[in-house]
Amino acid sequence: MWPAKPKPDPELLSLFEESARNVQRSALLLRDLLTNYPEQAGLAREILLCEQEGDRIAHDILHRLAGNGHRRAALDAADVHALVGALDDIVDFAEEAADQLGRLAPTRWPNRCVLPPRCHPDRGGTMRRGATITILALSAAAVASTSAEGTPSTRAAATTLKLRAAADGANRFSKERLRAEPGKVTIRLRNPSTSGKPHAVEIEGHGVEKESAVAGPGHRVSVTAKLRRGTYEFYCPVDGHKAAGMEGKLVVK
Ligand SMILES: [Cu+2]
Repeated sequence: MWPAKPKPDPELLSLFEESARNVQRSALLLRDLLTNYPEQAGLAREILLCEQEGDRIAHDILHRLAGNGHRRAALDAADVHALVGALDDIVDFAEEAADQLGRLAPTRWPNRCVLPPRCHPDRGGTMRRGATITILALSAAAVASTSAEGTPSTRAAATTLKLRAAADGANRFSKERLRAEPGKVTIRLRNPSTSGKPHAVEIEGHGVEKESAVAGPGHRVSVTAKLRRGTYEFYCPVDGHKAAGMEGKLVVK
């Protein structure tokens, strides 16, 4: 007789629901921002809060997943990581679009944003349906991974960590400490448009030395390295930035 299939962790599923609501909220805010630009330019701030909330939820999901390592998982860890990354990307890109909009305005942006008629909310709510379809597609992906057999993943763990350079132009990262599992580790750095200077990110330690390309204001770059257990250093390799405090520790365990 086959052993009973383990049930998905209800806490984990409710965190995914929270994440989906956050994705939907950021998509609707972006729609409103674009429809009512520049009158409602302040919505960009709310989208930024969604992005931070998304980070918090992603962290909680991965923490929950790691904490349940001793139990036979109903969800494949690699699938959970992929889904968390995909949900996170949607909110990230919404935030980046809002940030870029602020960067282009007011000199290069028309007084009023003109959306194609089929996208305009007054014409049948295509955008709302689009956001709903996105959520449905993501939920379907979650259900698909739920129904997968609970066999341990043979795929190596891959962790994506997010960093942001200071928006006020200071030589500072948003985090001074990062944690990851051994395996492929990617650090994604976003340089806000308001930083006014280039930044990059480098990982160093235990024979590893890898750096990203340089990101100008309003751009993002990433660096990936295969890391084993240990403590590494991450810093901005742009001249003088590390010395000014743009550095931190990356603990792999
Ligand atoms: Cu820098």
